[in-house]
Amino acid sequence: MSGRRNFIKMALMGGAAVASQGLKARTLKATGFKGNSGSKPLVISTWNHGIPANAEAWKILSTGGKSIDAVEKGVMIPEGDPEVRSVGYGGYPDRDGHVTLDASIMDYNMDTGAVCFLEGIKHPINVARLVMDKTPHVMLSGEGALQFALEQGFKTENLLTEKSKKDWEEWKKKSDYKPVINIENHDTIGMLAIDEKGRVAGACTTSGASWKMHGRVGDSPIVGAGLFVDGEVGGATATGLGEAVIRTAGSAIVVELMRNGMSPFDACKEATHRIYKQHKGRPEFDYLQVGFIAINKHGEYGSYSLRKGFNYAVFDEKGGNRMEDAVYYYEE
Ligand code: SD4
Repeated sequence: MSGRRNFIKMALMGGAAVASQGLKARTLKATGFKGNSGSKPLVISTWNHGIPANAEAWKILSTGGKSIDAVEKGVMIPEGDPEVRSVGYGGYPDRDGHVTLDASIMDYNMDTGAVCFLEGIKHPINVARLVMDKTPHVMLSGEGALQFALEQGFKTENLLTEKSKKDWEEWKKKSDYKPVINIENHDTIGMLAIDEKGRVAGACTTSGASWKMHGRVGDSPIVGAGLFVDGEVGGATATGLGEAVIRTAGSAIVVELMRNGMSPFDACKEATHRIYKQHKGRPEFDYLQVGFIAINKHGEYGSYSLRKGFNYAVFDEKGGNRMEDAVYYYEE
């Protein structure tokens, strides 16, 4: 077990900078599993809802199917689950009470599709897939995305469940936009898979930050931010505060670091450290959480997060479908 735990000192954190945000400087503890090596097929995905999502993806991967189909089918599970409050049906609305959805999908060969600010469609990932397969574009937004979905035969439905509506009405009493870490800005599902043939693909889908401004788009549908795949290297996906991931081109950076020789774990760690350096002292640092997961083309995976509490699901033949805690950087 000790090999799974990694304690690091944080040399970067100046006491003054931290004190100015009301946080105590301290030695940082980083615990969690650092990932493993080399199994195909393999699927990993963010948070606890990654378990049923992985199980669905595994049906395709374990029968010789393509990773792009596995990730699309996999993430549909949390999209359709009303208990998952930050993805698809049942997701928290924006501050005006609209559930607006972002999703992206990317294959090993640079094929990619995304939708953002989409309302009324339960499975935005299916629309993203069709943007990829059937249009000359990469991303459709808002009304245009909806129009395309309707043309493709999708039906609109009310995605705001009674539960989420109640929570929104409660939130409106104070209308304070300060997402609760690991609760109000998590639950995006990001999934990465490598199939038997070694093709890497990824998908990412979310209702975004709870109580966001109407029209806000996060990192999840933005290729290079919330998701990036390059079949020559591997793939990465992010969860957490999308603004921070967009600013830092998070997933593209993780893939680029792997291209330059880093393991998935080290690449996720380096990208997270950069986000820390670039955000300490900013007002949103107090509620900043970011987590990355990554796999490379050899079937090695890894993960890292800024703060405690991020976990992810891994499914391979040897270990089955299980949760692992991410190693994290910063502790108050
Ligand atoms: C966003 N990154 O829209 C998403 C939210 C998220 O886990 O990941 N939640 O900012």
